[in-house]
Amino acid sequence: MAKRALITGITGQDGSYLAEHLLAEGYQVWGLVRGQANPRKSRISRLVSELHFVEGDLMDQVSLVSAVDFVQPDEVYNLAAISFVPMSWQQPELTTEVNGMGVLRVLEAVRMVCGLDKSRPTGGGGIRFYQASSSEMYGKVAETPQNEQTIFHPRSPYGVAKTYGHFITKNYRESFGMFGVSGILFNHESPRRGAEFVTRKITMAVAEIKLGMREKLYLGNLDAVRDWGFAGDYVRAMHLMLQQDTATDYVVGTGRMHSVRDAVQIAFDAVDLNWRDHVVVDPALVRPAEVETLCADPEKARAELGWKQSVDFEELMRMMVEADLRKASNEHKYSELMLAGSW
Ligand code: NAP
Ligand code: G4F
Repeated sequence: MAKRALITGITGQDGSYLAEHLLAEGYQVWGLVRGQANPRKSRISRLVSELHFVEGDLMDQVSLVSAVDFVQPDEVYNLAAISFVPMSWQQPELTTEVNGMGVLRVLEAVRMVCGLDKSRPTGGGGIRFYQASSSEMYGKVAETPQNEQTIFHPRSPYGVAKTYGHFITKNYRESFGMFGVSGILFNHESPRRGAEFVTRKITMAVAEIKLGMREKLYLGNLDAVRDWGFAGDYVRAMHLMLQQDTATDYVVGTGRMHSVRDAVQIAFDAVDLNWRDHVVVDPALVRPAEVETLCADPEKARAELGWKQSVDFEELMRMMVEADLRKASNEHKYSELMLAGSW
């Protein structure tokens, strides 16, 4: 019988790649979706006929118990979150509810459905659980590069809530013998990345500037440094973590550092434009507390999971620019045809 996976956050960037990966691995894939006639399935529209959906929300415990009970999954991937860091200063309570308490609610749903408790530890026999932890937890970094032992110093309500989600997952592993793992993933991007994140914001702007649709790109801190990889590579690591004999946490990243300025340079170079003619620094986009640098030490994931990335940063930025050029030029042609009255 095919293994069943339940993915929260299936409509997000990672959810869409993970769904594709698990389908290719022969899984029956279920996505938890929220809201009425969820309008945000565009990333997975190609897959809809192959996927199954169940309704639920990380804010609603009963809906999660019902979803897990209905699906009876072998593996649960908890990817749902408010994932845009600046939003966490605007809505800290909601962010804490979804990214912190939401993890507890999913763990409780798994525990209740499995009947996991101290008198009946099921260890690997229960539902395996993946938590989407984040390198944002390292925040004001204690050392470089960061590994599984590096202490956390989160710098945003997002990072603080993710740190709670990380430790409650570890606690359920230690308290109830649950197979719960956290992947501490560093930034990963793709043509499906939300438009608010810096790489996609840059590649969309580069495409539109190249096509003459706009002149300027407004950015915040150009000196911030991240370890950026390709999302399609990172979902393979999530899956591998749940196939191990023992539950433990892993750092996933490339081990390479680039600044926002580097990202800008690569993207503008890809279309033969000089970024200095177009990029404007807007102080309003600088964060109240910045994570200045992040860099992964992914040695444990490489050694124990056999994981490695297939796309480097330069290729990733060019892939995203090309995808946004195609998209913007189709939209541009469409609007020109509309204006010419020939559509
Ligand atoms: P994303 O594109 O923003 O997707 C977030 C998903 O969460 C969406 O499917 C969204 O559903 C869902 N969601 C939000 N609030 C929810 C709620 N109350 N109940 C149920 N679902 C809810 O994020 P991503 O980039 O794919 O990231 C996936 C996960 O990895 C997140 O937990 C993120 O914090 C974490 N992470 C990401 C990165 C990265 O670089 N991408 C790095 C480290 C960790 P709707 O479509 O209904 O809004
Ligand atoms: O692309 P970002 O918004 O990603 P950030 O804040 O690093 O968070 C992402 O990665 C985390 C893993 O470390 C995830 F947990 C999280 O869910 C999300 O996926 O910003 C990257 C950097 C920041 O230092 C920011 O200050 O880019 C800098 N930046 C400079 N100008 C900008 C801008 N970021 C955005 N979004 N927009 C700007 O105009």
